[in-house]
Amino acid sequence: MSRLITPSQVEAYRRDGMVFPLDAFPPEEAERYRQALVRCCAEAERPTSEAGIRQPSNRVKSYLLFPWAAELIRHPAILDAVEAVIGPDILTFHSTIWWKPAGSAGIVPWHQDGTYFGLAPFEHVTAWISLTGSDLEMGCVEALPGSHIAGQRAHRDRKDPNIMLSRGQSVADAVDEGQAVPMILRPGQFSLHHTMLLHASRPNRSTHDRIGIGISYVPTHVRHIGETRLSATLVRGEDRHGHFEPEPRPKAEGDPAAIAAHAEAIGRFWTASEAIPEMALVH
Ligand SMILES: O=C(O)CCC(=O)C(=O)O
Repeated sequence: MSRLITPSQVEAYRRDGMVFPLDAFPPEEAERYRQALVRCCAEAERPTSEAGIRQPSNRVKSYLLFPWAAELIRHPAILDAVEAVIGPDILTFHSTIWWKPAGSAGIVPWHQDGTYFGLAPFEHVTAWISLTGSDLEMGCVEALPGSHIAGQRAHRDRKDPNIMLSRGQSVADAVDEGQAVPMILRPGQFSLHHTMLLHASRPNRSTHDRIGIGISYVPTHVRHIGETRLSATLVRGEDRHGHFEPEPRPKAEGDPAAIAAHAEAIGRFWTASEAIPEMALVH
């Protein structure tokens, strides 16, 4: 299995804002990660407390809680591809487990990741790693090639229980879905997409769960424009900028220090994302 991203794939990323499929690891290793994820993160999420306060979810920034996830964000094949598009000094800014159960009506509307992250400049790349395989029937991620070039579009928040995004963010203008490309992946493969790329996903009509992890990587010179100081994890190279608070690596599952660090990091993340206006208003 080749672990190298080729110059023409890097060129495709610059032109299309996306590149896939890339090989991270063999299906057996994907299955090992899948089992660990199911063991650790199967409990239904409780996104808000009775007082309306969001609870720490172990499906977000899981790499602060679980050694297997800490290993996954540092996987050399993934980092080699990320380095080829954003350079050698790399922070993991965020991660999200995208678990769409068999037959689930869950959808992700058309959106750009960078809309409420408050990161500048727009150099963040997401690696979406498939642990179960992901195809059209399973509601794979679909994207509009080249849509990153026009920059930030206006978004609005949509309230719909089937929407898997925290604020239901969706692009305000109509999207030409006829141009959409499904990012079909086998277990152990991944895609890269640019933070301004328009992408979405439909319900899972298959009889299998679709599980992937989206890992957000930024070069160390990217900063957060809001008032809250956010945290991130240096996964390769050197951080000469110090724009983010360094995050600790979990020593073991259930490590109390890791649980506290995770709660602290995502508390800051939610505070910041609620305070950030849509980036279209900032740039
Ligand atoms: O997994 C999905 O269906 C959506 C993923 C996504 O929006 C992302 O990784 O940015």
